[in-house]
Amino acid sequence: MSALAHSIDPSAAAEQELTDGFHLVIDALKLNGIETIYGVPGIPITDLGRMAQAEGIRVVSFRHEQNAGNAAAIAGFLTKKPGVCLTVSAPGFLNGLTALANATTNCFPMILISGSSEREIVDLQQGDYEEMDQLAIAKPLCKAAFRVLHAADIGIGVARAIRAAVSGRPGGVYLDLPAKLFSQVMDAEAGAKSLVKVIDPAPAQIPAPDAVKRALDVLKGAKRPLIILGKGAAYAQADETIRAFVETSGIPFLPMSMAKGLLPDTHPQSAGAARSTALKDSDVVVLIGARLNWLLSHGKGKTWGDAPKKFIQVDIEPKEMDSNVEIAAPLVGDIGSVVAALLAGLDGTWQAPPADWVNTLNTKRDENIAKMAPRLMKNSAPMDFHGALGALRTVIKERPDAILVNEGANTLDLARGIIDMYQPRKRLDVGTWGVMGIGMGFAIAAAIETGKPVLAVEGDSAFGFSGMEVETICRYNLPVCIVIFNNNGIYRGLDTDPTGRDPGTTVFVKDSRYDKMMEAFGGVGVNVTTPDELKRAVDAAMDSGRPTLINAVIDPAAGTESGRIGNLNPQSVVKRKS
Ligand code: ADP
Ligand code: TZD
Ligand code: MG
Repeated sequence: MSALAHSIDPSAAAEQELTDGFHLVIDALKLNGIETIYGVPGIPITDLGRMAQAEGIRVVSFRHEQNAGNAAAIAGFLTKKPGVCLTVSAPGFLNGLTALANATTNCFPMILISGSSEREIVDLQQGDYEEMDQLAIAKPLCKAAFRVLHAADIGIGVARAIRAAVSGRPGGVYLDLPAKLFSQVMDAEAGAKSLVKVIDPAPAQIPAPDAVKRALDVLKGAKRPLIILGKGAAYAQADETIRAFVETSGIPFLPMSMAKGLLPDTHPQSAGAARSTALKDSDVVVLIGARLNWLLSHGKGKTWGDAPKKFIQVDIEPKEMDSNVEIAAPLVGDIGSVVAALLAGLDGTWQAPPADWVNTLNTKRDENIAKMAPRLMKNSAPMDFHGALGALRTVIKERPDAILVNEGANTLDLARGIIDMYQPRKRLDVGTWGVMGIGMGFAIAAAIETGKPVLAVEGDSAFGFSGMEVETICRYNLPVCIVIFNNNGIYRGLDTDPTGRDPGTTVFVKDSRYDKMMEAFGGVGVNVTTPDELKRAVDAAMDSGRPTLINAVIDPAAGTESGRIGNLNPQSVVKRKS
């Protein structure tokens, strides 16, 4: 029925089926397979959340938008579909923006949908409720930003957001939906027709044959080759192809933090425990979904040694090539396609890497593992990081399908090295920025998206950035076990104020009992002082699936400044007498 009929015959209006902005947004998301929304309700999107829930979308309400945003971002990483975060205008939007920027930095596909105030008032700066030019603010912090003004454009707006988030290098997308849009009415049939199901949202990108040949030629000339797997490789979900390439080539591999488990850390070709030697002495390095950023010392300097080095880089983003050093063989394409092409190129002429290189790395690795072993068995009270992590290492060994979330400084750096991972996409952490505050958002989304038990290993400081979400974990009754490494502060718990007036800047209330926070919301709280107690408590939590928070008492003197990256702290050269 046309809109004209409406004006001609008033009784026909009752027959005309109508839809509105609310329903079109929900229908557009559902049409594109979005099953979950993470957010915080309020004007103007409260009803959008309610209606989405009524229509069968899972709507997970958080206590703070940053945590909802982090949940959406990691949902994107885990599923290759954009995670959706829904917020209110100005302050809610800004709270979500950190997560959107972090998702973009980490190449996680995410869409931040924020309600916004009336354009006419915002643009004249007349002081609307929560007035802010959100689109302009979001633009430099994400991959793409769109605003929808007409209900008839919702389908296109959502489609563009989805395609922008997942195609090419994945990232964060902002979608601005002004309050007025939601109650705009249109004919239901026309509305349904206006929706767009995104076809092939992240198309395969096949590498050029001569680029593949160039890379294979470089690789075949290698005497000390190394493969570095990054979180792009984990994201790509090309697990079998990657494994086949690594194993067929026989080349030692090194996983970046979130690529751990793509091949098990206990794999005979893993050079994880011989990292320094592998980086320094390799001559040809194949980067698969890993950037030569600060986490790899920009591909130069002491870390990489003096010997000339050739890089082969596999990445979907052409601009990544030569970002820090010359890339001898750029391979632009999606990891699944590129690695399959490389694998196909390892024909009869391929020779396994020289035995002396492989042996050197294996010897170094075994030495380092043996050196570490006794420290991981120490059953002292208070615990040090190694003793506590030794217990958690066994937990993950026994439960390899559990998801490990990890943040902190010492708690992060030492857990990364000590806890072996066995399956892809099971280790989720602070990523490219080293950002604190991802913990509870990641844990919640990991539990919801995968249905697997989650173990969140958190520094006491790190936990504080998202700690209020323990209520959310209890409310949704999620199988999340949080272990707080409580060393009374940031890095260590011993800082003092030289003037004697206040606490030192890095210390917290001594001997806090974070476990009581969980009890406040009906979850299980446990205080542990030895690795044995810690192991028992985690096992009980994982067996029961009940929300649990374990306060693990760690020696406040055990940590080091900034964990493993203390060298990044600027040093003052001035010593004041005062
Ligand atoms: P890490 O921190 O683990 O080293 P980075 O986040 O630095 O990993 O790098 C991930 C890289 O993976 C990014 O450069 C990104 O463009 C790339 N990437 C992500 N998904 C794909 C994909 N499907 N195919 C190819 N490259 C990808
Ligand atoms: N704020 C944000 C958003 N991200 C950060 N990385 C920091 C501040 C600085 N920072 C670190 O880099 S680690 C860390 C902070 C505050 C906390 C370290 O303390 P912790 O871990 O208790 O979490 P350990 O085990 O005591 O070292
Ligand atoms: Mg701490």
